[in-house]
Amino acid sequence: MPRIRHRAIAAGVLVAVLGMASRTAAAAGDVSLLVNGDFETPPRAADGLPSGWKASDFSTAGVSLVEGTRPGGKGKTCLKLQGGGNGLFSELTRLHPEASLRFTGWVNSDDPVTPKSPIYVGLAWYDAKRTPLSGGSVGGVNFLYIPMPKGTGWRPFEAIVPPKFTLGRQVIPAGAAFVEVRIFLLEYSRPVLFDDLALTQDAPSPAESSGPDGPPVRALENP
Ligand SMILES: [Ca+2]
Repeated sequence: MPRIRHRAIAAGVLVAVLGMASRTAAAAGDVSLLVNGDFETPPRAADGLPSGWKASDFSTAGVSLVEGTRPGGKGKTCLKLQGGGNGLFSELTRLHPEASLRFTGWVNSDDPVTPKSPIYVGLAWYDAKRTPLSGGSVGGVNFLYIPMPKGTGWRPFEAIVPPKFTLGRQVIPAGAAFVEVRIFLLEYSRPVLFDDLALTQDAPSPAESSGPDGPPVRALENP
């Protein structure tokens, strides 16, 4: 059983999340920091994995690129995971620790069992030396669980992780310089598709770096 399972499940953290994205993709002017989050780049010849992504301590036997895209998508390819214990991590992506990090994307599955989805999507944090950090002000593990919206078929998700001043909620940990997207399945045999994953950050503003109220948190869901 993967070590990360215990870490992931123990990460009972709160995260600002919108089940249905009001901004289903990076808005005009935003450029995703995540390499090949749309999975349109041909797979690497060496291992067949998507460019910009890497194997993890999960199996990649059930990882593939397949034809298709999310509704309204411009691409032709999306990521497919199938089988518990399969997963993929992104390469480390440099982030600005003083600005809220927005993680958006699309997921396609049948309705996962409740209350907790066996579809694990989350973020992990690393310092400037690419050493793993634990998960911010809440939780001691390096995995911020992003709940996937319930439902079937293609559906968007959006999570916003603020840099600070959100008492009792998950924030970008102090010292974070890189972030990694992690996607994996546990005890879930049916196919799950992902497309148009993006990490975006606005330029830090005075309100985000020093305001008493911090950045907006529009909804909360306890995973
Ligand atoms: Ca795509």
